[in-house]
Amino acid sequence: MKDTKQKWFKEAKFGLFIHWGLYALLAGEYKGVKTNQIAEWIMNYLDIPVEEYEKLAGQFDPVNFDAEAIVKLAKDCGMRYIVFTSKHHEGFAMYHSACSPYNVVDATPCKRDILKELQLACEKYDMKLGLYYSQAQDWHDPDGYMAKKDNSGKNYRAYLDRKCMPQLRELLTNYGEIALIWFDTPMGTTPEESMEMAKLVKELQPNCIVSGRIGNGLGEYMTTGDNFIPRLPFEGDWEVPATLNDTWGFNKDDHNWKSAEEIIQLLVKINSRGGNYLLNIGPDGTGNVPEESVQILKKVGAYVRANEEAIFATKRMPVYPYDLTWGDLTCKEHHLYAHVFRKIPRVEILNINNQVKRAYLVETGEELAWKVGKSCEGDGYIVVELPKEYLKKEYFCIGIELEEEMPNFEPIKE
Ligand code: H79
Repeated sequence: MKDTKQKWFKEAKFGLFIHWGLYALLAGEYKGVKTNQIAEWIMNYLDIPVEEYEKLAGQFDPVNFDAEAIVKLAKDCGMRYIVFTSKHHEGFAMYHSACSPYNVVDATPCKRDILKELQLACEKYDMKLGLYYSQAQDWHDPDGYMAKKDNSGKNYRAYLDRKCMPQLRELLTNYGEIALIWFDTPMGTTPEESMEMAKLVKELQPNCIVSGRIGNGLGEYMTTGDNFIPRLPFEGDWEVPATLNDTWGFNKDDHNWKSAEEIIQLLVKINSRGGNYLLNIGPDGTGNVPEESVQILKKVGAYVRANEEAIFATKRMPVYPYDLTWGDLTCKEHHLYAHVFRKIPRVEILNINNQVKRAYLVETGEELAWKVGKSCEGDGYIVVELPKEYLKKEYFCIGIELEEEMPNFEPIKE
């Protein structure tokens, strides 16, 4: 079972992923050819030569990038942490790196240390900042791995010594407190090499969490596959990285946005099973966050903020065969929360044998009528009656206070 030993991560439940790099300038299209794949993979997918791709740096001048506005957006959405791509597979550092001139200060006309801007904004708004770092794939360094291509003849060790390790050291030394390092696609990284990276992180910042994709079974929490939600409650610390449309990096032609309702339902489903939801935005080449993303997040945020007690610091549900048609359940020690997404006159929950103290509407605190009983099969159940006007509401959350603790709970420890 994975354990980050970090209370903030266990309680966070909702975070913002930011994918931003040179690929944002291409926005899913290179020389008239569009990619129908995730847009940050365009260099790989369309076989853009390094000498061509690196010219993008000369055009990087994101006049619309506003770190504070993004951090505020996350905060208003009830998100508790941000993970920013300090270097994606393309190999371009979005911070001022002394070990590679291929970075956002030295190689661009804007000369802005984007990570520093984000760090300061996060500090101002008391937001945890984590960093995505593509440790194995580096399509710019001749010795970095490149998925789907021939990697024979590469000296991975030379790349690790020249770029990966020194850059990790910079990131963990020059940008304040880093909440976590989000590794990705370990490829040919050996167990010893993964260990070496994890050790470096912990040496420099003992509280910095090492994410699941460092490889070789290491890492302090489980990262699911991209956009993948485990079928059942899952023990330990884990997180689902997910997109709002079908790309991480900005793609001007991807309009397949999920609705706010879908996102809220996914958040609650993930929380119900014990995980954190790391939801992505991909700013465009000017630094602007797509308006659709902003609108969705604001609507999601309204629900999350109004129902904070039913989301933050909740725990995975005990593994009962829940198959709810109307929504999902989250819980804490003495509380069960029913997130209702269908228009129903009453909420019935089976398999709850705890003594109920009261039921209420989380948003307003309004008390609701309830009764408990036993089914023919002998399972306890509770029925909460909903006021008629709630048949008109798109979604809302009911709190049920219990005499006894929900089963199988460990207190969250520091
Ligand atoms: O950062 C995001 C992705 O870029 C990264 N992980 C998330 C968080 C990621 N790395 N690898 N993958 C995802 C797997 C990607 C495989 C594919 Fe493809 C890339 C499938 C489609 C595009 C390579 C290019 C295989 C087919 C085309």
